[in-house]
Amino acid sequence: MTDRTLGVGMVGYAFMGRVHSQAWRNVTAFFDLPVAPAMRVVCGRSEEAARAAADRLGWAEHATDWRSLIERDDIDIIDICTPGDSHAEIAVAALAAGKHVLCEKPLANTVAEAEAMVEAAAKSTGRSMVAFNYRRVPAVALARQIIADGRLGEIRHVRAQYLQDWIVDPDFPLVWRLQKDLAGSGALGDIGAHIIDTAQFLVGQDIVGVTGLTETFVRERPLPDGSGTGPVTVDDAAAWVARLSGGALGTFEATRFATGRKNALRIEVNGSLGSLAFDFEAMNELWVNEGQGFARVLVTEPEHPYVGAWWPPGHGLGYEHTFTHEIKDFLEAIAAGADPTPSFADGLRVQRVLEAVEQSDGAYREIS
Ligand code: SOE
Repeated sequence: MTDRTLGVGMVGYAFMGRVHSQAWRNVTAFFDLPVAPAMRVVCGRSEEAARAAADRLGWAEHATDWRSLIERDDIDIIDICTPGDSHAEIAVAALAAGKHVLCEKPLANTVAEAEAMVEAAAKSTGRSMVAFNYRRVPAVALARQIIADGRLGEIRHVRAQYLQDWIVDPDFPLVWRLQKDLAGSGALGDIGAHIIDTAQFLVGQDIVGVTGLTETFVRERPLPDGSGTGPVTVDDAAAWVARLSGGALGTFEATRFATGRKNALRIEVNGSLGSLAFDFEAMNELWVNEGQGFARVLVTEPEHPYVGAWWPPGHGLGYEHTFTHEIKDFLEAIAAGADPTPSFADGLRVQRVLEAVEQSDGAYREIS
């Protein structure tokens, strides 16, 4: 255990707020860390909902103005779990006050906002990290090691999909993720950001050029308050091809209309000596082919990344564990005076790819 405590203030208490809270609550129960988080305040616009979130999720206090968290001397870390339209304002203010910042993905809604966040991070004494949690799936971290060790040889293809289906029903309401001014983009920035970061992380190469398409299948949806309908102003799906800095070719697809697929982040990497394949819907497994056919690796051995902190072989981990791993790495980096990864600069890179895909629609060539 440690005698060093870092006070945490979290902004937002919906899906990401709930899973981050789970990670803040249990990280020191499973990992020996040089610092321990103190869950001081959860902040949200609704006083009643923020109070309920504090009680249910384990926060000592609740607040309705995120600026009050930044003014407190007993808060060292600001954890941003809000829709993308507020990431930049909160992060820039927190970093200017010397706070450490963990910001949910995508880093921002625009490249300009992401650039301002990177500039603020460079000037701040606070450390910063963007929460691309899929890097912290043990099977993904193991896959990266296999590739970095050269066991797949020269990487030729990265094939990444992120398939969901939660808005296939046209009567699903016009929530904030379907509104450009709040979310920045649709499937592209929400789940496409994940496969961009995860693919680059896996192969150690950056995407250096893209051409792609986006589509919105359902353009009008019922308003959440039942008062009528409103326009969907973001993409429902995106598909693009890419060149990577080490010469690999990338194919990417992010959609919320893959009927029957719930949270299928799938990546296959093909190299000159072999391949590997991962599907988050079977997140404890990694399929590896080193020339003798694909073999299933059950990634639950104590020597596998992060796994030793949890259960015996074969018991498996879940979605929430990746956030505990993320926060463990974040706290360890802060304690070591090091920059956590992925950095805001990594997040800006993803933002540039997102923007390039959106702008590349014009490069589409009709086939007569
Ligand atoms: C989209 O619905 C979503 O919640 C993403 O925003 C998360 O980043 C992803 O982990 C699960 O799906």
